[in-house]
Amino acid sequence: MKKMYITTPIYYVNDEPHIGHAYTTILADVINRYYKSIGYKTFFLTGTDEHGLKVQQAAVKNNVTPQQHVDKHVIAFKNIWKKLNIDHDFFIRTTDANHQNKVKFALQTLFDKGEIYLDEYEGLYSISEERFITQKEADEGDFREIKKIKEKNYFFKMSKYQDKLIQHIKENPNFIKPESRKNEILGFLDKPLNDLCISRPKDRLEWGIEIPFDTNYVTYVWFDALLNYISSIGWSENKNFESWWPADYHLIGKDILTTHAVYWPTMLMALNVPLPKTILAHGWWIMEDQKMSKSLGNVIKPLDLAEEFSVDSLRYFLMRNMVLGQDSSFSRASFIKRYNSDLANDYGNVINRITILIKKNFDGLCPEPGKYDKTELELIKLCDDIVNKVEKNMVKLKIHDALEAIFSLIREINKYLELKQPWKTIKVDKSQKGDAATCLYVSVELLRISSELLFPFMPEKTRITINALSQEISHNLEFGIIKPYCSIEHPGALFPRIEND
Ligand code: ME8
Repeated sequence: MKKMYITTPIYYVNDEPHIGHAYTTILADVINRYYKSIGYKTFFLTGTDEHGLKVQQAAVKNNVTPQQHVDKHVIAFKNIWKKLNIDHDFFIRTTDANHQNKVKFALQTLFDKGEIYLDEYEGLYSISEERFITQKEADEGDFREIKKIKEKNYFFKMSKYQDKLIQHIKENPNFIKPESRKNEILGFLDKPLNDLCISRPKDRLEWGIEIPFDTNYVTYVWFDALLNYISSIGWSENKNFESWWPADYHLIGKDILTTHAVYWPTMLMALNVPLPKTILAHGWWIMEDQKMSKSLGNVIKPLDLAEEFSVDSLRYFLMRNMVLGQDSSFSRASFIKRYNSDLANDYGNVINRITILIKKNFDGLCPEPGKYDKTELELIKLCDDIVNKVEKNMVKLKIHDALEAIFSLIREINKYLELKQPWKTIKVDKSQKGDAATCLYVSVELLRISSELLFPFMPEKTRITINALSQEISHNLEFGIIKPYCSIEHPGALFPRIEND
């Protein structure tokens, strides 16, 4: 059986989850559900990044221990993923004992191999990003809370892997996606790569994983956090690891590309672990021309929208309105526009029309079709073509194109109903196998297939729709599955129009 291992970043536990976090996690969920639906064995990992100075400072401020602080904050992430129907297989916390042991094991292994050394370093340190930065990065203004720091620290010999990494990126066109991000990293690697400072003295930061060979230090948060991708699936101890690793997709936002496309692969090279297949960096959700982020105070809380307009409509909007790789701007108006045009007018309308007509005219039982005419045969063929198109787009992660293709099918059903006007022909001929019966059977089947295709995106509403047709989610995309005379119910208004907002 083919496998799919997909990961999201592990989010800083301190922050309140916002639309940006929800986007990456929903994207991973959609891809994971899609691959499951086509028969893959899948593993979907998400979690929280729980060490570092910001957690330590917040704990002090709130008069609790850092552990108490993270135990409280992790609940917000766990709850939100549950509410948004995120079907992850494991939730990793970097404070888990297993993870901490694996980080120590990695450090000790690298130290024993001579890949880590002690040195004195003076440089600019960004407290907000928790890493040393170059003067150029400081000048560019993307980093906050910058301090000059001079101290003894442990360094990982990252520079020695520079050529090997460049070669790997060039030989594996899918390693960093999209192309623009790959070029960005190759540009970064044009300049000499520094070694990576992987420790923090305890007198400056206590809340971290202790360095196994020097108890005066804790591990740098990024070195700790990146290892989650292998610590979660049994690295260094059991065979399970090989069944999942290498990861198929590390989904990330473009803000954390360097850590994933430079630090992480060089760490893996030094540990003799194969590299992930694809690091996919998506763009940002922007609010009024600025990245949505807690520090800018312009975040949209996903649950507010989900509670107001349904979880599925939020999932749909996020997947439909962002072209993977590009930035996308978020506004309440764009959400409502998309909702009304696609969900209320197209999908919701087709569900209502078909189920109400069958309820009224065929006693709520699926009509039996007669012979298909040219229009119907062409429509069934078109449905097949669209199913293939959706598959091609999903596999290439052209998510918004896949959705566009599914909605072209839904619009075809509406057009077909307009053409055949079963609400008129039914007045003349209500018989089984008659024109209206045939039209409604074809429409019901196309509605079922569209809903199956939409299932990874909107698992709740599509299940309700498919159940209303007396079916279970089957991932069967062939035409002609529903048996005539099964019960067809009207599922109620699943996507009521948003008026006068
Ligand atoms: O960086 N638009 O965690 P984090 C789109 N702990 N996506 C966004 C976004 C926005 N405006 N804002 C955040 C960290 N994201 C580290 C990761 S992984 C080993 C350690 C998403 O809480 C996007 O996926 O700052 C981004 O990369 C991630 O949240 C950053 O989450």
